[in-house]
Parts: sequence; C-alpha cells; structure tokens
Amino acid sequence: MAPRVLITGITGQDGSYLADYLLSLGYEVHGIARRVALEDPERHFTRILHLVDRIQIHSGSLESYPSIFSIISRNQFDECYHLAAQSFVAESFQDGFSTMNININGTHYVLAALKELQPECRMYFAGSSEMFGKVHETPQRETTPFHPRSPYGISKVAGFELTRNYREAFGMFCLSGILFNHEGPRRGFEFVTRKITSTVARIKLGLANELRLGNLEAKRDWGHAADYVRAMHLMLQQPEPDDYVIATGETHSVREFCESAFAIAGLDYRDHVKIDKFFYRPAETDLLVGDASKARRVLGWQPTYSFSDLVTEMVQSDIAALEPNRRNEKSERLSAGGNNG
Ligand code: NAP
Ligand code: F7E
Repeated sequence: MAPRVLITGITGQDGSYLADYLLSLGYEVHGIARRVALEDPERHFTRILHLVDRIQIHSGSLESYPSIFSIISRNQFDECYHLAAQSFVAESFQDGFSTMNININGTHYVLAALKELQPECRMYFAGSSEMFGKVHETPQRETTPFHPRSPYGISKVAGFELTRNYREAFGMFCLSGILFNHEGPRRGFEFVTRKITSTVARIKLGLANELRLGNLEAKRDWGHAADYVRAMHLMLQQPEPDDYVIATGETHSVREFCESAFAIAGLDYRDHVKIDKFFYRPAETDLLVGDASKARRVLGWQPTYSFSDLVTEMVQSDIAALEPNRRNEKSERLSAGGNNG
C-alpha cells in the first residue's frame, strides 16, 4: 500500500514542491488548506493547480486545534510535514502576536494531535536559519546557539524546542530541518528574491522602471526549494530522528542577487534599484551561511542548483509568465489604432 502523508502548508512554496516530489515517489498525498483558499482555488491554489486531481485537500487552520485534530483522526498517516506558518519575517515585526500564535500554537496542535491519535506517525518541523539570527559562529551548524532577531525567529525556536521535547518526552519520531533560505519560481512575491526577479521581468517588458528595496548588503545562503524538499523527505527516512541544517554553504548579498538578476535580462541594476528605508527591518540578520556537512554525510543530500541556476530560472520564469500579457496589451493597442511599439 502507498505510504500516506499529510502536508500542512501545501498551498505554499515548499508544500507544492514537496507534494510534487512525494507524488513522484508514489505517496498518497493529503494536504491542509484554509477554508478561504478552498472557496477560491483559482486564486489560492496557484502553486498546486496542476496536481489538485491527484491529492486530497482537507479544510483546516493552524489557529484551531479541533480542525487539526479532526483531520488527523480521520486518516492514518505514515508521515507528516508541518510546513504551514506565517513565514514572512518583516510581517512578524508588524504583528508578532499572530505570528507567535500561528507558528507556536499551530505547531503544538500538530504535535499534540499526533501524540494523541497517531504517535507512530513521523513528523517534520520546518525550522529556519532565522533561529541563528545574530550569529554566534560562521558558518552555522546544528550545534550553533540560537539567537533569533525577530518574532518569526523566536516562534521557530519555540517550534524547534516543542518538537525536540515531544521527541524526548514521548519518544515520538519528530525532528526539525534547519533550512536556510530557499527560493524558486513559486516563491511568494514579497520575499526579496521574487520581488527582484518579478520586477526585473516587468522592467524588461516595459511595464515598470523602478525597484525599491531595503538593505542591499544583507547576505543570505540561497538554495532552490526543489532541492530542499528532497532533504525533508530524507530526514524522515532515517532509522533515528535527528535535526539537520540544510544549506548550500555559499552566501550572496541582496546587491549581488540584483546584479545577477538584472544582468540575465540584459539590464544594469544601478539604473533601476532605489533604496527605500521602509524595507529596512528593526533588527536584521546580516550574514547567514550554513554548514550542511551533517546532511551530506548522514543523508547523502546535496544541492543540484547553483546560485546562478537559481537566479536564471527565476528571471526566465517571470519573463515567460508576463510575455503573453505584454502581447495582449500590444495587440489591444494596435487594434485601438495605437502605434507605440
Ligand atoms: P509559504 O510559501 O509562505 O507557505 C506558508 C504556508 O502556510 C501556506 O500554505 C499558507 O497557507 C500556510 N498557512 C499560513 N498560515 C496558516 C494558518 N493559520 N492555517 C493554515 N495554514 C496556514 O512558506 P514556504 O516558503 O513554503 O515555507 C514553508 C515552511 O518552511 C514555513 O514554515 C517557513 O516558515 C519555513 N521555512 C521557509 C524557508 C524558505 O526559505 N522558504 C526557510 C526556512 C524555513 P495560505 O496559502 O492559505 O496562506
Ligand atoms: O529577506 C533583505 C531583508 O524577506 C531576505 C523566509 O522564507 O528565509 C526567509 O526569510 C533579506 C533580508 O527573506 C528587501 O532585509 C532588502 O535581509 O527574502 P526575505 P528572510 O527574511 O531571509 C528564512 C530562512 C525563513 O525562514 C523565512 O520564512 O533581504 N531585503 N530589501 C529585503 N527583503 C524583502 N522581503 N523586501 C525588500 O524590499
């Protein structure tokens, strides 16, 4: 019988890549989505529209223990990937309360429901490099102390500790991946990589001229989400539960990302990027770079995308997505008698 998996956050970037990957391995895939998303799938299921016929979606919210309990009580799962979260760091400074509520209580609900109903189900928690925050050493590894710099980072430390506590106290097979930034064409538009590549596409096609950004000197270890979901799966296939850092080991500044993305489109970022203090954060994580040697050694995991592959794929995908709009606009202008190219 095919193993059955539950993915919270299946409508998000990682949830969608993970669903693709687990289906390719023969899993029966179930996901949790919010009711509002189920009401308007064309709008909220953009990342999973291509596979909705092959997965089962359950309505639920991380803000409701009964909804999580009810989904887990109706199906026996072999693995659970808990990816749902308020994942935007900047938003967590605006509303730390809802970030804490969703990310900490939501994780506790999933763990508690599994313990009550299916303690044998293996569970993955989506930890983050934001837990290292004001870094105590470079590169960061599993033993590096946490020093979060945002309500989001704090909520992820709490989720990590809850997961570890359920493992130690109740003997459950639950673990955390400490994943560094991972991106791709399905990344949300508010994150800096997609903000850059989507605006590069608009500038390239003459639909915009300017890109407003915050701290260009912040450095991140950027990988590709498709590589990182393979690591999540590998973690749950090990004989013993343990926590792993997943990273490329390479770091680049936001400025370098801009330079590269604009150059791919034949543009110079200096002609378009403007600094806007609005996008600076009250506390920043200036330099993140991970040491994934444990994952390489134990899981046999390694990334397949280089930084340049990642930026190229994102820019090309955003340009390709806009081109039909541009053609339509042009033909509308022509049929209206316009002749502005
Ligand atoms: P994402 O694209 O923002 O997806 C987040 C998912 O969580 C969405 O499906 C969202 O549903 C769901 N969600 C949010 N609030 C919810 C609620 N109250 N109830 C139910 N579902 C809710 O994030 P991602 O990039 O895929 O990241 C996946 C996980 O990994 C997150 O926990 C994130 O914090 C963590 N992480 C990400 C990275 C990264 O670089 N991507 C790195 C380290 C850790 P809607 O579609 O309805 O909003
Ligand atoms: O910011 C700087 C910003 O929002 C990256 C999430 O997936 O990864 C992600 O969190 C850097 C920061 O991602 C803008 O100050 C400059 O230094 O793309 P981001 P993040 O905060 O690193 C971690 C690992 C997660 O766990 C999170 O869930 O870019 N930056 N100018 C900007 N950032 C944004 N968003 N917008 C700007 O205009």
